[in-house]
Amino acid sequence: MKNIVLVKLGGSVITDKSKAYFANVDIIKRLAKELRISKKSIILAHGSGSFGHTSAVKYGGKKGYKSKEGIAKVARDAMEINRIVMDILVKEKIPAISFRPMSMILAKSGQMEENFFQAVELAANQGLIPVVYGDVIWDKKWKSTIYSGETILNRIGIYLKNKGFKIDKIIQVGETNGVYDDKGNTIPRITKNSWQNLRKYVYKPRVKDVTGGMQHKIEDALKMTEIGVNTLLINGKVKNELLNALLNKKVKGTVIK
Ligand code: IP8
Repeated sequence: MKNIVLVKLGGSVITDKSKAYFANVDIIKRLAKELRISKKSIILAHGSGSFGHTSAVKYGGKKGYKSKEGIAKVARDAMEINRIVMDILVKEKIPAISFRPMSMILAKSGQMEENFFQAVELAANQGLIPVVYGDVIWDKKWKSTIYSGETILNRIGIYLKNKGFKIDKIIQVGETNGVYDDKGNTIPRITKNSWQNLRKYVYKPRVKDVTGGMQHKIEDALKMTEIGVNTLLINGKVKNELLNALLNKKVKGTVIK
């Protein structure tokens, strides 16, 4: 049985969400180093931040698209931030292989109907680090939809668990010390029951986020607890938080269990 950790590098960390099409290259480089030093078997996902979200707000894609040229631009920009991340990972000597979600998943009314995750499984079994990212997905009803990096990562997690992989945990790397309450303190743990009360503290997505922001992340993570996989939300802007989370050391964050 192969042990793996699922890691998502959030768009808010790897890009500057206030500047269109701006990647935080130095942060990506540091996070890549922390991934390498940990020596863990990882499936990596990353968000689109000010790349895909800027374009998706303009051209659509969540429930179909406004123009053919527009959706081509969204798909291209989602790929652009992936190319930047891949260049850094490969330079860091991480055996990272990019899988384009658009070519691996088919949806209907926003729900995944078909996938080709077998390719990811084969790469993971060979000791490679598969990388996926938030992307435009073809949708049989809406023409297209948009899946966030964590949604794709969690679906791959379910698939791999059914294939006998042991998923140690999911780590979501954002720009805060986990989830904050109304006083700005980290909520150490969220469960299905406590979420009903805590939901009101969690900010609604900003206009420039087409996939639903923190609430969406938590609700997706709660679904993963049903198959026994917990999610840890940590701050990627703090040096070594990702490394410590990978090595099961103490971090400042929120666990969803
Ligand atoms: O940043 C969104 O992915 P996310 C993907 O992981 C696009 O939510 C194309 C906007």
